[in-house]
Amino acid sequence: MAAVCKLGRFTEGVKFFNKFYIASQNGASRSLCTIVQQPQRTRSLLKLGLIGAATGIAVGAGYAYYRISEDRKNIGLEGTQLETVLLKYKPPVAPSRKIAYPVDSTGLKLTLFQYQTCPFCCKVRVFLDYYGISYDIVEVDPVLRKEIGWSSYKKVPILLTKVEEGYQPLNDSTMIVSLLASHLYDTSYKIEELANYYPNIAIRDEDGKFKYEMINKYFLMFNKQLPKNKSMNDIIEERKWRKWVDEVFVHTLSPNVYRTLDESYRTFNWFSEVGRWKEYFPTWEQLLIVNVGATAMWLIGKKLKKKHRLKEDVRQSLYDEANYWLRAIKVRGTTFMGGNQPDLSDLAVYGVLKSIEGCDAFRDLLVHTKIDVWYNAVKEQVDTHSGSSILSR
Ligand SMILES: N[C@@H](CCC(=O)N[C@@H](CS)C(=O)NCC(=O)O)C(=O)O
Repeated sequence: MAAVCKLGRFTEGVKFFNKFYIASQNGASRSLCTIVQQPQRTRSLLKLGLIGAATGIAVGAGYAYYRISEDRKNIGLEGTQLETVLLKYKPPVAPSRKIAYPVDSTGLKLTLFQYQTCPFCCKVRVFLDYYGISYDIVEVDPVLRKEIGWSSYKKVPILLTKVEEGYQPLNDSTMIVSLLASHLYDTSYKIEELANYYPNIAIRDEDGKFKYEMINKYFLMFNKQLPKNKSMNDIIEERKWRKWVDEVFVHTLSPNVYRTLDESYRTFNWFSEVGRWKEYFPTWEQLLIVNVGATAMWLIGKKLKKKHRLKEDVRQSLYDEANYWLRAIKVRGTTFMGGNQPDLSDLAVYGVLKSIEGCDAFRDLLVHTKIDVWYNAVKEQVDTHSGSSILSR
């Protein structure tokens, strides 16, 4: 705000300078005109040019000032922790639908703010479905995002959990999964207590960009005792693959599903269908999301392809990464990366892939790789909530 006010004052100054300069120029040019008769059109062009240049300088200087003051502010924040927020009351947003599982014995009261086809949201839903945990869903409008207006964190998924003192929002899919898995492993750890074990620290990334990061989000809180059926090596491998999903695999998806403008429209029409946008949003809003979304994501997809160094034929990068994952499971000689049951890395890979199930890219992936055997095996485990039997043991 302060930077904008200063920019305002700066442009006022420029306006004053312009008036003064133009007035004096007018006088000067009048006397000059008697000699050379400067044409009116050239003078207007000159005036326009000067105004343009002055405005450019003003905006440039204002932006530079804004960047410098933001940088100064952020330097002071680096290494500090973002305070965890506990809401006293539930935000007044009605759930779009409720997912209720009779096998659920956890007693958790959860509301997931999501986009139905966001890979990170799918990852969280797959985790909840596998363990048969009931939850409410709030479908968020991806363009206007008014349903998460109550949150300072502006991404999805956000999982709102009912706790003793109110409502604890949990941000970031990986942190949500790690925190819930830690709670399910030892339910004496309360959700709000665990939230403090995942601090959000201000850092500057490799590109110099200031952001908040949960450095330990791949870690589960075992309280000094490892689960009986897991070795330390299993835990390290699970972490490694979950990280690969977030840092590599997921980045192959967008450039593939928004590869051409046509494909992007087909993708958004499928999103609209499974996200039930017709049901949840007025027609104008639904049309806005599809048209703005399809065009914007087609353009962004091209940038992401470059940023994540995908191959010219982006499908090939998707197949390569899927094969990399399948080869690692083959080396283990088991159905899943987690052995004869899916672990958190199986659920994460399956979750992000589920987000593109109705897209051309997914159909091509099934044809060009052998991922279907593993994919269908995880699907069966998730759809039958087979994780719930582990919880009740
Ligand atoms: N690291 C986050 C990433 C979440 C994320 O990037 N979500 C996207 C949707 S797929 C988002 O909300 N982007 C902001 C937007 O839509 O404006 C997570 O794992 O949850």
